[in-house]
Amino acid sequence: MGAETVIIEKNFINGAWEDSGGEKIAVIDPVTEQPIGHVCEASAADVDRAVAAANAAFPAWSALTGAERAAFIRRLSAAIRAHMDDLVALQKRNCGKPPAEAEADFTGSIECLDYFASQAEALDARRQQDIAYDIPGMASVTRLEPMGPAGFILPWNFPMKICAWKLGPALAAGCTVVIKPSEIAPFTDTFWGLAAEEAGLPAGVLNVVNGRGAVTGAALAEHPDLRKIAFTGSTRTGKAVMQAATNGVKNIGLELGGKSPIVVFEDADLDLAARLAAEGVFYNSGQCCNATGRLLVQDSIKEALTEKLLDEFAKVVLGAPDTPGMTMGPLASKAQYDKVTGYMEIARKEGLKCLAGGGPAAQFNSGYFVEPTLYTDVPRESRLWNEEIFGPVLCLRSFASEEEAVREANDTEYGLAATIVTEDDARAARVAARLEAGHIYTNTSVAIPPQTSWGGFKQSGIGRELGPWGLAGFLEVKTVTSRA
Ligand code: TXE
Repeated sequence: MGAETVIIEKNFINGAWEDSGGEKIAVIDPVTEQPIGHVCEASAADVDRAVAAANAAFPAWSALTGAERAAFIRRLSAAIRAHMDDLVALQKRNCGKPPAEAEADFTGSIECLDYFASQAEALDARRQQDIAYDIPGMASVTRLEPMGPAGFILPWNFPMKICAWKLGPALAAGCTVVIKPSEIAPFTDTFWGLAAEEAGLPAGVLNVVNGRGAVTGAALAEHPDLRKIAFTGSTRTGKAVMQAATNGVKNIGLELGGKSPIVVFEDADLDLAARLAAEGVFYNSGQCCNATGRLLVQDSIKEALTEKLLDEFAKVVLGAPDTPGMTMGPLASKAQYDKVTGYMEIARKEGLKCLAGGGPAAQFNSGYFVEPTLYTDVPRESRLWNEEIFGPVLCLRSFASEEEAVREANDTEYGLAATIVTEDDARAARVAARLEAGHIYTNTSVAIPPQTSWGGFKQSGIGRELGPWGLAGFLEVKTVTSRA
């Protein structure tokens, strides 16, 4: 998988690679803007066969013990390990990620699968439990049962890891799955089919269909024979998926956009604050749902922090993934480049004060590179303050008091994550309790370990991935009440 063209014209359905007669979708290298290969689009009929395979495989797969399923999940993570070098090379080419970030997509997937293998084993002991209550003559037990076949609609920013967040708990719970990778970064998620073969997964437990959202994604979202749709992507598409899922009644998990604040108080360690703020918008070129795109800084330290921030901005080395010393790659697609440079244009029209960057990176002949960008004193009503940009663009506002900081941080339609930087533990705890977001970080990077929870308040989504909550997202609860 070095520099050769990658052509995938098959879907993985019922344990076999089936020819797809669908339209070819070119996959583009964001550095050269040239195709690196293509996938073929699965039709509604292909999706139908994949869903039928997932349904047929469900009774036997769900009847295995958790420990038996855990062994398969561990073999999936072994398959990733065995192909790591090729997968990382492919991810660098397809997404323009720096080497360490490309690798993290796979090490994160392995870590997640291994965690959910352990959860599958633990489920054997938890599967049936007495309910303690005090009604004379009656007794109840709960049973945890797998929800049924599930469909995954995936994004391109962390293609493997975000699939692993869904696949680990689904397989652990006893669900079978149909995966639809993003058409922008489909190759490594199609690898799940190869991994399933190497792991010896029973036919139909894991299926992969490629294609665009409006065709293949929509067919999956509206399929009446799925019990759950798990989606990660934009809030706009999440709403469309939710609407389509009402063709039949399905469970739904939505991990959507964000506009996460990083709040820096005057007692903060400013070097740490500058590093966290920069890292929070530069990781994966800012294409992270938890990107800390809104920096709120206390008035008294605004100038000092801005200076340190500009030092961090100056350290960024834009380049192709294999350029020595590069720290940030291009945006992943033309659409994303147009979106981010469109916001830079809006910033000009709004008259925002730009302290760094503010446009495409002019030093490249090709590629979706944009400059790391800092706007300061951004008005509350600016579109850049309110909307998800999904690029290396940081907007700064200052505040006078803790009360104002909390109010500003919460003044958004999103609620995915938030970061607090302060040396005062009591303040950190107080503010964390008041912020409306699914994951609050204090004095640390916005990492997402599989043992924690992931998901948002408000327009950032429905449900939680990861941890015991992620597993619960693929389980039904059945209570059996009997005469004692
Ligand atoms: O996302 P879409 P796009 C945000 C980010 C980004 C914006 C647009 O702000 O700039 O979304 O990115 C499938 N029925 N995030 O256009 O459309 C599609 O094929 C069913 C946040 O890439 O949400 C892909 O597999 N499926 C984010 C998936 O939805 C449909 C990650 C995501 O695409 C569909 C990515 C339809 N009608 C983008 N339309 C995060 N939360 O991390 C599209 N799809």
